[in-house]
Amino acid sequence: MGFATEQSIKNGRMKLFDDTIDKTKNWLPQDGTVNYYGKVFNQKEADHYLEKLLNNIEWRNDEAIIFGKKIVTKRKVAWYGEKPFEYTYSKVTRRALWWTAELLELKNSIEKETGETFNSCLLNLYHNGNEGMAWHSDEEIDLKKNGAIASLTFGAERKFLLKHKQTNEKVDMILEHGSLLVMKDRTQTFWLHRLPTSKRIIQPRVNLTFRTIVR
Ligand SMILES: O=C(O)CCC(=O)C(=O)O
Ligand SMILES: [Mn+2]
Repeated sequence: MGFATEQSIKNGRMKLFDDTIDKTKNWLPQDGTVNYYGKVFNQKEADHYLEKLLNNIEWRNDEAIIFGKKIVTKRKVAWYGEKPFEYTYSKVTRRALWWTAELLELKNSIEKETGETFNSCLLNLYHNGNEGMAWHSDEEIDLKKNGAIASLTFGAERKFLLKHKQTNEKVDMILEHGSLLVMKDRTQTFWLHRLPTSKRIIQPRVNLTFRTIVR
């Protein structure tokens, strides 16, 4: 069950959250695969990682070039990996920092859980519900084509939406504190995703998307 330690199960502290979640369910009706693993960390572990990530990551404001203009987002970002990979999106190139201890731990955990491998991670810090992410897909040239993207959430629970590029069909999900979502196969080619804003949310959320860079 998730990454619950034997000790935490023995102590009975840990509710086996994900018994009801079918990790093999494909949330997309066609043209890709999205699996939701639910909470793969218990409350204590998830709180621990949220705190570590808020404090130990080199958060920076994100820059993007949109309609030829440079903008700086309120949301913060960071980019880590096993090599100083360069990764370009929204026309800005970033160079990866070397993994931190927590990121390596998290990478190992999700590799075990999903059977996939990853060599880099893009992190987003949304200070509250006023910050979100617009419709996009993660299909930059630097990313492995149809590679799996594993998304971990710590902090505020937020809605996550997917929309088919041709049919406009929508799928909406809730990403919980300590949860794991995997997007793979043709998902990025056929679907957009976004994180809508919500005025009611006042807590921060950290999202990690583990990816595979091929260049
Ligand atoms: O915050 C999220 O859940 C989504 C982040 C995302 O889509 C991205 O970083 O490309
Ligand atoms: Mn994305």
